[in-house]
Amino acid sequence: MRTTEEWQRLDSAHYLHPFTDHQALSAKGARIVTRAEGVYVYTSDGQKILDGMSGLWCVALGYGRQELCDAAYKQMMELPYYNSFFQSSTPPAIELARILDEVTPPQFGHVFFTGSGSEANDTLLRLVRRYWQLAGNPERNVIISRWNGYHGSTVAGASLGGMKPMHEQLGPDGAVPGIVHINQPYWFGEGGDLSPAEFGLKCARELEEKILEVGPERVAAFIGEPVQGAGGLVIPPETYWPEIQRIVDKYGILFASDEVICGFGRTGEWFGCEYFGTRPDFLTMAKALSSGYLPIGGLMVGDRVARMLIERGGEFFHGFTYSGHPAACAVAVANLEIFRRERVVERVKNEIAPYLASRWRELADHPLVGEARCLGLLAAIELVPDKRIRRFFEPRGEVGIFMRDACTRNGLVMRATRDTLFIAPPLVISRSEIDELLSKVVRSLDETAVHARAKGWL
Ligand code: PXG
Repeated sequence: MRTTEEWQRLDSAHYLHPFTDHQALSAKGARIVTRAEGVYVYTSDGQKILDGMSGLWCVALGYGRQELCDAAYKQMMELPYYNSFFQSSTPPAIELARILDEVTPPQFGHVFFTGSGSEANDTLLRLVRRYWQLAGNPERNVIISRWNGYHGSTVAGASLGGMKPMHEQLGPDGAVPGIVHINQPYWFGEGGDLSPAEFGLKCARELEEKILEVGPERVAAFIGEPVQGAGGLVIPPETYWPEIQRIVDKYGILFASDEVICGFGRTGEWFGCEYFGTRPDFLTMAKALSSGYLPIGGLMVGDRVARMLIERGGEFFHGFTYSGHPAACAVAVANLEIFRRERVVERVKNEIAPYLASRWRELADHPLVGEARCLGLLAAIELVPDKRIRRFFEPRGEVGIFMRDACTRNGLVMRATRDTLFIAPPLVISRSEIDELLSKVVRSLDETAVHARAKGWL
């Protein structure tokens, strides 16, 4: 076995990481994660860390699940790979499609498999435009999305997403044309003097304003995450989604719920759209579909679009080598069987999310915390210099990074977006593990307050 230093040297010599400043990483050395069990990961130098982020929002059932590994092994021995092009299919892909029909809302009976969430959103973009061609309205090709939304990192994903730094790196002509953005429903950061309810309505009505600006006859679809994940765990006010649904219905545009993070129990319902009571035409999924054990994504296609594609579509010129990968599908089938057998979603809703909420609320009393919000097993705190006013630290973001690093030192993975700190732990986390998580958050907050005072930020 190599030493940590060897791993770090080789890592910075050869490995280009996603979303990483390589000079900074090289100066510091990567954290080398070597194994994991339950809700804990272990590093090459022996640190045990509570994984408050489920890997990257994906390891829903926790690490070390023998059944998932057995499913992969068994399937690889039997049929490690075959494609679903050219009129072929494989049992695991068919079985997974059948189970997804059962666990998704009633309008969904069909799925297109991909290797990731980004590919699923690529598929979405192509299918939305294909639908309107088939419907005889090819001029309907504009897709509306939100600033600071995240829909993946392929060109289509980055274009659909509203991450300005990603758009900048695509360059002026780099994004997929025909995608426009409206503001996000981020009340704490952008709500001004409005109440959350008023602000939710205002943001939702931006969709209608944008539709009228573009021209209703040109708008194809709207896409959004039920709760924005990577953008900083933006939980919309209660007024937001019902108003969006009203507008989508009024103009007859297609509606995609990007459930890559919110899907499979994260909110306490199977899908985030069910939590918020919306009726999308598409669900983008990935991550917890296989608990992250093997890469797989998918796009659930609602009856309105599926019927058009199947009955009038002819060939849809789209697909990936790994669409419906047998081993990935077999793991996803085993994953969803465990979800059902252990009643994972029900447990989140009735037991563990209410417990997390009761403990998370305590953080609101901390002097650094301007807001402590949570929904299901998603929870965030906003770090602020003066908790009486909704105003961020200057410079913004540094206190968040300090706090994130303090968490890691204290044995907790917590994610930071600017000065919003958040968690999305495995759905199987226990009460005592939540207690441990909270005590690590409080210790890290206290250390962050000391640091902020020393820096003169407080
Ligand atoms: N949609 C949403 C809502 C996502 O969160 C994707 C699409 C893309 O999925 P793939 O499998 O192509 O990565 C995601 C991915 C973060 C972070 O920093 C979040 C994601 C990926 C990487 C980092 O929180 N989400």
